[in-house]
Amino acid sequence: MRVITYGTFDLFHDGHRRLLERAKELGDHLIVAVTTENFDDARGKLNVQQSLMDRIANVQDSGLADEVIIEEYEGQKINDIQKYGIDIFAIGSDWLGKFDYLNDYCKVVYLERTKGVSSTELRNESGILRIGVVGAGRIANRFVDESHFVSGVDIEGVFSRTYDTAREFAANHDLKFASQTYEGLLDDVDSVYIATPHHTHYDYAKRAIERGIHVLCEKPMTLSVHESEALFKLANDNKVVLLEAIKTAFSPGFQRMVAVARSGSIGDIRSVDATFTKLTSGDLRELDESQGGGSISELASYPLLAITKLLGANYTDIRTSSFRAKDSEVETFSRIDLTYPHAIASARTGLGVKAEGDLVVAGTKGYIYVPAPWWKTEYFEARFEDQTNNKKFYYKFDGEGLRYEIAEFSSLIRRGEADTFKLRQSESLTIAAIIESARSDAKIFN
Ligand code: C2G
Repeated sequence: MRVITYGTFDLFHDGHRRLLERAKELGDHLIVAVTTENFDDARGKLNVQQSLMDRIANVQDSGLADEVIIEEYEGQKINDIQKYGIDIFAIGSDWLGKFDYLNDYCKVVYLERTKGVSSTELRNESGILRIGVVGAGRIANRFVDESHFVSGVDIEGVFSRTYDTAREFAANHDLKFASQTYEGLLDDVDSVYIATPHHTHYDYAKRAIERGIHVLCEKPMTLSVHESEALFKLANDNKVVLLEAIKTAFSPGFQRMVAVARSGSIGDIRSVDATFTKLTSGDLRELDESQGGGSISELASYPLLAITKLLGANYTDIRTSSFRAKDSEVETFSRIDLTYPHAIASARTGLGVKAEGDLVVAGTKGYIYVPAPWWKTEYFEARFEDQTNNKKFYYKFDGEGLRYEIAEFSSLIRRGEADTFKLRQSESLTIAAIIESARSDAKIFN
């Protein structure tokens, strides 16, 4: 029986070793295919630390592979199976179902992935960042799925207000543990991702930071600038990373759009108009005032990110109009208008209202147009009076985009840095200040 398996095998750990051991047991000849940098880039795998040569050496040194080949392109698996006369394709259960199509060519076996890859000793020396998830809702589920595309991180545990929910979440995602208490989660991880309702972020973040645990916190990090300031101060004093998870900020296309706009190619920026609306998901929390619901708290982080990145913090005036239905506790459609010394900006958000979700940056020489959904920036155009000068820019935005924030968070920790130019602490604070005043000072219509 000839067996084949594929992987990056970066920072070779127990999970990799156990996978190879079990794959080898399935037959008598094991071929291990190691991904090239280009292929990892094409399939959206981020933060691979070691070179291809080193990763091949990892596999060879394990003594488990009878043959090592490289994986260079999409569709290669089918060719390999035929070329090498493969009987069994084996892969970890984090890919469950994804390779069923190979059943037409050989037997497909999903081997249970190893839960938790680091030692249980006090010091974590594996080089893998252990992440605990706080909250077990939709976004937390997507976060775990996306984390498989970031090398050097492992989601090890989960805590949720209801223990049964946490246990189910841990089982669904093959996590090492579900914790009955928040402190229990903090005991066994290096960092947490907070994905609970907004009004609970502050307390969870504070308790983690006080324990020296790095924090990636869903947006909006808090609903008051004072709370956000206090958290950043605490994080800096405790030398831990605190990053607000506004995924757009970390995606390659958005960063490039900001760079092009600020490079002067469209002249001086005079206005930024950004819209983010969505039809409600039926999640009652979004419309619950006591849980910080409303279109501004739910969605304004994105348009305000674009505005803050492009125009900075020195706005001189802010006016907000919000629609609140008679029977609603919260506003569900808003426009936040900002005045800057030489520019104006407008952010529109809507829950249960649908508008074109585009972004337009107007300048004295031309403008930038990012079509909907601009917050998942894959494409934008710089447009000019003379249309022959127009330029189109294409980027990748892989999966749900959460992998970009996970990659940045883990590389900040690795580099020992607190602040990233992709989303500075000061920019998070500006966004928090605008959200706070927009929510409190809005002129309501109904
Ligand atoms: N693995 C595991 N347990 C872990 C981590 C990884 O069993 N805790 C398994 C993965 O499921 C995979 C192998 O180890 O089968 C290699 O993992 P990676 O190096 O992360 O590579 P991956 O991105 O899973 O590549 O074509 C490439 C393949 O599709 C998968």
